[in-house]
Amino acid sequence: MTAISSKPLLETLSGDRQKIPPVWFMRQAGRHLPEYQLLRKKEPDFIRFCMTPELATEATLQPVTRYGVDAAILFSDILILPHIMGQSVWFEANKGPCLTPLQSDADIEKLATETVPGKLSPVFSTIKGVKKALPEKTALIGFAGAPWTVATYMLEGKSTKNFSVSKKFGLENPDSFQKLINLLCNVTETYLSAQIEAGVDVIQIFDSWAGVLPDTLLKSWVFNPLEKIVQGLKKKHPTVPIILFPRGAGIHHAHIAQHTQADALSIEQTMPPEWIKTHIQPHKIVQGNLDPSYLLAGGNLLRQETDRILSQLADKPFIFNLGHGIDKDTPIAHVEAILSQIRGE
Ligand code: 1CP
Repeated sequence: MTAISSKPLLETLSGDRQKIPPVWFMRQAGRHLPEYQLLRKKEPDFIRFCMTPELATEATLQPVTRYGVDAAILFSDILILPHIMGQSVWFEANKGPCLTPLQSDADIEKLATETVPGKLSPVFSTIKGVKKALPEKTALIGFAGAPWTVATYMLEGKSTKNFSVSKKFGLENPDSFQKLINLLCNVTETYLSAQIEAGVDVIQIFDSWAGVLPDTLLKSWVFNPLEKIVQGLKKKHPTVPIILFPRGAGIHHAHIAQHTQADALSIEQTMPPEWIKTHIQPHKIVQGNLDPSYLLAGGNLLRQETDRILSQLADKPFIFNLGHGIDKDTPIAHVEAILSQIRGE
């Protein structure tokens, strides 16, 4: 097949298998990089850091400069949207995100929906700055959180382990919950569309907490909202590839693969590569799915596990990535080792 782009990630997403699969890592920018820790000292307020184009541009470029990965992912956060919609969002060191939780229909009614894209102009400046500086072969990924995942933070007010507040709210107040999900679908679609207009090459939508839902809720709380956004984006920007990451969807990835208009599925580490090969690769491009712990541990086990994934999945168009974000304590040398292995150096 003829290459339609000089970017291996885009070639793969168009269905053109690359001899060396493109590789990038979720959470590649940020915590595990010493140069990020240094840069972060310039602006201790995380939201302000994300909304300062010079800093966000540099953080986006750091893993590309250090590792030569095939994609940069915009440095921002999924919680920028609730912030822009008027909810109080702040980040406390060693505690993670904090939000004033939405508790009622009235709280949802108060959210601003007309602020996108105006208030997000620093994000679009970052995208333009990154595009100017990226090597020709490197793709730029724009992103947002999926409605369900973003709603969990908006309703819980923090990271949680059992999601009981958000699940209870959704079950007890189906109309208000649906109003919130619909609102997030609209705002997210507008935001992602504006990211594409500013220059990103690919979109990834993170549904990091899809896996905490029973299958009875997965369709209405995860799949339908994701698909609404995908279809809206495809109508406006049919050539821009979309990667979905409904993390923890497990066997339900097969249903999503058969019914979504997105181009690729990013799959968590709990799914065996043999299963992915049979159930997903006939329908969609796959991205994944090394357990980040192997990258943390390094050595022979990392090498063997990487080989196992490549041998099952890389004979089809495939994007090498982790099953979730890179651990903050991951040694740089382990990342360098896996990249050499994938590149056959
Ligand atoms: O102190 C710091 O430097 C803040 C740490 C940090 C960073 C570097 C947070 C706080 N967010 C980010 C950047 C970020 N977040 C990026 C760009 C960097 C990159 O990926 O290379 C992206 C794509 C995200 C997306 C994000 N934020 C997700 C979805 C992906 C995933 O990891 O599941 C989620 C769930 C968040 C929420 C969030 N932001 C930050 C924290 C500590 C959390 C909570 C995570 C949790 O609840 O477990």
